[in-house]
Amino acid sequence: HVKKIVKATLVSAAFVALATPATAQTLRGASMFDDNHTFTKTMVKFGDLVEQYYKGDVEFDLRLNGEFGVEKDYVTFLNQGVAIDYTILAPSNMARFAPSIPLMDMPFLFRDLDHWNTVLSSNVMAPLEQELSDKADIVIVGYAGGGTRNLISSKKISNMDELAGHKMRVMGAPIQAQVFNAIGAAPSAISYNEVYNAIQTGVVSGLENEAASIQNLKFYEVAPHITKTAHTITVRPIVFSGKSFRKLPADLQTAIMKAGKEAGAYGRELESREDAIKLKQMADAGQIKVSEFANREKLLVMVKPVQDKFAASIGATELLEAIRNK
Ligand code: MAV
Repeated sequence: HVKKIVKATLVSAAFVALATPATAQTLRGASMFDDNHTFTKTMVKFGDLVEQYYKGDVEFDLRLNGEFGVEKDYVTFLNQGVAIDYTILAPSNMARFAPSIPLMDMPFLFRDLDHWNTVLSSNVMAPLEQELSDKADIVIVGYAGGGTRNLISSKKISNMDELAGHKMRVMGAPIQAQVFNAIGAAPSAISYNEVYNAIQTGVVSGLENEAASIQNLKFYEVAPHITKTAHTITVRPIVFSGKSFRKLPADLQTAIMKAGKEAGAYGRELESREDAIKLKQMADAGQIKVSEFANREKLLVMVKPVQDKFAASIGATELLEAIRNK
């Protein structure tokens, strides 16, 4: 008798599944931040634009506040085609899958915002996009970013002497550690969600980051000193899992590519414009103390051979020259 009931339940469940009209395609994204951060705003914009450009049904399920972990988790998910379909990633957090990609966010790559803008609106990064697609199965659909990264530390750093031996967290790409080594600091790769605690417990004395993220994650609570090394202007691709992307209808793929470009441009404008405003908000609120760095030009000289060596090691000497000459 019990068996019969189970069978009947299964049959009716199958019947319900068949009778239910096809539900909308759901695409899941992840952000490490709350809804005030530019990355989150950029991904919301991306979803809105896709909905606008695509005639069919599509829904976006964007998970915030690191619910799905941090970028080093996201990159694995995208590569495997599990858990999420899209996000925004620092190129240096994709190094494990595509060793050349961290060239995009190598410190001291861009002279200034104009240079950064010119490079990102050209297609000079195309070979790196190709490598990411081939090796990691991750598709770049647009470029966000535009924050300027500075040092943020528990004690004041304003010159080469104070920088010497400074223990700091860097992203997990070898080129990041090499650059900060070259300027005399003592870098170590620590997962982003462990950095706050690592500073609090004295494992490191700081990190390097941009205003939007410092403000959103309150790193200033443990590291209130900002040193304006302005070493990186961020390049933050909006990325899609190749495995998810290939399953989508062609017209949805087209809508995603168009929306990705536009959402990226929106994010770049927003983050680059808000960068100085956010630094000032934190300074005015007494959360940070800002110092200039006495020898910034010297840093450039120390870093150039490291950049050249990295580019040579990945066969990208010409590409690096092309970026520098833009
Ligand atoms: C900032 O939050 C962002 O640039 C993000 O993309 C990076 O992953 C993060 O810093 C980091 O330093 O890991």
